Amino acid sequence: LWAVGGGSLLLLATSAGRSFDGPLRSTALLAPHGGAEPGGGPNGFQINKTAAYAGIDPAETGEEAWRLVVAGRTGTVRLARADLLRMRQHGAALPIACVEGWSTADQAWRGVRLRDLAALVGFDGDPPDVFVESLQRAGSFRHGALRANQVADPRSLLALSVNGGTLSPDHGYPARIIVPAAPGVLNTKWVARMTFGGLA
Ligand SMILES: Nc1nc2c(c(=O)[nH]1)N[C@H]1C(S)=C(S)[C@@H](COP(=O)(O)O)O[C@H]1N2
Ligand SMILES: [Mo]
Repeated sequence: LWAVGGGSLLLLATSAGRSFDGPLRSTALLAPHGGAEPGGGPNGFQINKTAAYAGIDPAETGEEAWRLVVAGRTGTVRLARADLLRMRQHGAALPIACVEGWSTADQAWRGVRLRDLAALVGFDGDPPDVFVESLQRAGSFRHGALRANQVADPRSLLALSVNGGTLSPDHGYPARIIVPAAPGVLNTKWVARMTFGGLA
């Protein structure tokens, strides 16, 4: 009973921050961060959960520490961020549309096509579905599954930069998913592992 009471008090306290624009606004943990105005936040648009909130340690996202693990039909490859930047880069203008009730205008994303990553692990023609896992250890948004048609879409990227700058920590540095016509929750941030064909 005590735990339940504490939970609703916390909910009250966190949602109360939504209606204020002053310093109190930072207590609205569940509301979009980065400011009330549409252009607020790093890279020019709002944040849902910050890197700190998600428990992302900057030590595990550095050039030396971070590797993207890509698994598929022909095995597993490990790629540094520099390796990803050496692959062919593509752009896509796509919004973040969160089911919590906000969305951004189109943002200019740049990175590697999901279908090109599938090709690295043995799926050259028709890419399969993919299971994406984040560095984040807890919380239901730490992983997501994308269907084959979402992987095949040329606008579906593992983004490395946005709006002309390197992805900020709060928007998912070193790399995050961005796909068209999908709820924001599928745009996994701080990606650590991608398993192609694992859901078949
Ligand atoms: N690892 C991880 N990825 C995540 C989330 C999260 O909490 N953890 N939140 C998701 C949700 S609900 C949304 S709406 C978008 C928000 O992206 P943004 O913070 O860059 O605006 O990221 C998605 N990716
Ligand atoms: Mo969201």
